[in-house]
Amino acid sequence: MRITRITLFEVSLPLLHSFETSSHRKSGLRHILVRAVDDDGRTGWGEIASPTDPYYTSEITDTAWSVAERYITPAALGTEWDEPAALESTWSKVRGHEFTKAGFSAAAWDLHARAQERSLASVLGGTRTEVVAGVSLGIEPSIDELLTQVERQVSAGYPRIKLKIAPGWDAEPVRAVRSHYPDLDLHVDANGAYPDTAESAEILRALDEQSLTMIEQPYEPRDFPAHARLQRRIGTPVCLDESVVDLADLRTMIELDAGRVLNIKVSRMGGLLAARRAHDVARDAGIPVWCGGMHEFGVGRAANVAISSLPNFTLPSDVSGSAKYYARDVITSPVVAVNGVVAVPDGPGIGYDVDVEWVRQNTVRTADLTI
Ligand code: OSB
Ligand code: MG
Repeated sequence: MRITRITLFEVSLPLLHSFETSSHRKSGLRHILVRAVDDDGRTGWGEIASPTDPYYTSEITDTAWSVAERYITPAALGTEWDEPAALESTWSKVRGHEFTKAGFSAAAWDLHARAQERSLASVLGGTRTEVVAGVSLGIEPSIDELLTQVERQVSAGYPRIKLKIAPGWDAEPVRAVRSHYPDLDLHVDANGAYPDTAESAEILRALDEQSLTMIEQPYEPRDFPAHARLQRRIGTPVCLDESVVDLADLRTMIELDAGRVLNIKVSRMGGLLAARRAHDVARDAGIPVWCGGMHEFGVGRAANVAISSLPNFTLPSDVSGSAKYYARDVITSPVVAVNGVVAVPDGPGIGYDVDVEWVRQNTVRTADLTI
């Protein structure tokens, strides 16, 4: 197969409820949709879910646009390939820019699955027909408002809640939620906000007493030893997110015992192939995984649902229904969670149809490249 045309759409959508992490607050997203057309006229879609600001990682929408247009599109256009791995190897010499690569990887996998009239989940090796979704709640202005958000999501049927924490917003809100919901599957995510100090260790030890499923990324991404020291001191599993960008990072995590759970984000790892490899390496090391989200629109969310159907995705993934995020998603029928469960589509490719008219109406920048 050969990709003969690639169109990039930078799409801007407001979030229904603004989201604050340890680094910043956002009320909308600008993601880039990648549409790839092959020489048989089939279409594949992927999403570059890069944040607009460099606080989660160094990549931003504007660098993604530039790298997509100048490097990845030219590498992908016109290349003859059979397996997505062959196409992905054409841009492997580009260092970093994982979110950008992930958008193209997903479009290639969507095309590949459609060419075989199979679902994306099945070509990836997925075995589940449904996946359990959790929700991620941002930092709220008050504990009361946080409790309102938790109540809303628990009543919607979501079985797992993750709370964003940061110095100054940690033990107290977590204790409040825990005391209202003694049996809830609850975890926290600091996005690397804690300095490696005795004071942080004290706070994290207090959180260790709240029966959390995991404490995600307390320390800065490259500090594997700090995570390993923490993991030795607490019973709660440490989960790594930002720290693990490639398989070498994952091996470092395993060798140092710097965490016992892995958050696999397709975007952060550079695509579906890398995400699947990380799944396999983690499985062999006895590390359970779940799929993290970046507030994806429906195209990226569909890829997250597909990868979450692999067997070692044993913990709830951040694949909440579209309605948690957007008034109207970019796919014609939104991703729906019923009692916290999302059905894995069995139609061809990502299994959702893109609402191209809605995409165009919300596009702020576009590029159309052909061979
Ligand atoms: O750490 O998982 C994270 C959003 C932006 C940046 C980092 C993270 C997140 C989320 C979003 O938690 C989860 C979702 O998409 O539902
Ligand atoms: Mg995280």
